[in-house]
Amino acid sequence: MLSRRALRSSRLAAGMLGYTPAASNRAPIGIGRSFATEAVIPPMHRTSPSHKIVIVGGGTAGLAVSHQLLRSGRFATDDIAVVDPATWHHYQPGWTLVGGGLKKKEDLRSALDTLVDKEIKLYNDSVATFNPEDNLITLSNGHQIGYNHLVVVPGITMKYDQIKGLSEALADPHSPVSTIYSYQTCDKVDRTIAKFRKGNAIFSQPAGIVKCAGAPQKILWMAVDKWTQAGLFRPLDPGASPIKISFATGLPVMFGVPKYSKKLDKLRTERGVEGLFQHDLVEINGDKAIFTLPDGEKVTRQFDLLHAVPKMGPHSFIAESTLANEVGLVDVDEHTTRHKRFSNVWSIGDASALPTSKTAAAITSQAPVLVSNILRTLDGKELDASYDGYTSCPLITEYGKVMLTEFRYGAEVKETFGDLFGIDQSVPRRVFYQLKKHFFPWIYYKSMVKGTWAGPKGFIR
Ligand code: UQ1
Repeated sequence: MLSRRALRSSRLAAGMLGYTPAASNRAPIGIGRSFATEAVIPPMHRTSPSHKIVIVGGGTAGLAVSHQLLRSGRFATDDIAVVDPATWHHYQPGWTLVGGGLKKKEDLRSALDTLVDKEIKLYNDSVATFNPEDNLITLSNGHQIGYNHLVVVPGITMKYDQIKGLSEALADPHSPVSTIYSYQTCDKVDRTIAKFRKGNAIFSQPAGIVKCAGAPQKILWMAVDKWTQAGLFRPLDPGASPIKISFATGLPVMFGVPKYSKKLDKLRTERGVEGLFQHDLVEINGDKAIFTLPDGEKVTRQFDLLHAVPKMGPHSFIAESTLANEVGLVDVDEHTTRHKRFSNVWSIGDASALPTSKTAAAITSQAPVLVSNILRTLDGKELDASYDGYTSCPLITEYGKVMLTEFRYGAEVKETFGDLFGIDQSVPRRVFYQLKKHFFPWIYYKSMVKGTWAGPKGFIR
């Protein structure tokens, strides 16, 4: 990679030659070696474009934030830039529905460039490094981009190699190991559950960072329902059923919020599902799943079907940057979403250190706070928007019913419909299932990615 000084002097040299960025990058005949070296530098290096706002990530947070900013009417064409190497944008909350046989995965994705407004500049590349002291990022192609404000929202990534044997098992079309946590394998989940007739089924959930901490058990509950309907599993007599079902979680409880956890554990025992708590899956070896307990002891269980959830963590370009905290997440204030050390850097969503559950629903509350605080900063005003930790997990408990968990910092329950209509959202309901299956995916592409949806607060301008 070129140093900034080298870049500056190379631009100078290019200027002396009358070189323009659009010109060929092959050396003109007859110029000396140093110029030839100069001449093979890709033309993009010759200018460092700058934008008022650069947003790293075109996922749920990146699209919501970029379009909410654009809709403020305060930005001209290309004042806002989005950086993301992806071709596709996925509605990831829908992958659970694919695993349950309710949706086709192809229907849940859109080409990223079709979702980004034409007034926003899209860089279809990944970030190599951040230089927040110089208000610059460097892309993987060496291209540098300057900014006034930087929004860091690239999400987190699957760390498949942290469970030995997982990648190989997932990639093998004949293995009974699958996961709803990737586009490639979410439909394998449905096929694997549908053809299962007898044996031990294990559903795992890792200790540590995960997105949508409820999803590992949503797929469990759908499978329980399917096998019960098919007569292959009898909740009242699991010992005599052809299929035995275990939920093996790295956590000590079913869910992080006591009110919902209690209900879910009741469902688990009523439905004859074995609970293996504080069992963290670390290895898959043939038909053996190996778990680590908190004291380091290893437990091995035989399986005939395994729904495995990979370990997850920050992208290395975030974890290794000066923006990260000690666990690799972007070190922002939990209420303002502003970086703790760089006042023009902001973050929300999975990549951020906001101490809440990582969901798309959380973005509905986080994005308006971040946007309002950036706009206030541009006006030289004090920040006045504060994020309360709102997040939600529409937890499918069976086909046709969802427990709509909603909570904020401190695992404090904050129920939209409980507050509006006095109902208890820990009771699984059909209307919440309709929200999960139909309304949320629809409003997501119709409104949320366009910057006009604020979740429980409804539509925004
Ligand atoms: C939501 O707005 C949303 O986005 C479209 C979801 O899907 C990812 C959700 O799961 C939830 C819970 C919300 C929150 C909205 C309401 C009305 C509770």
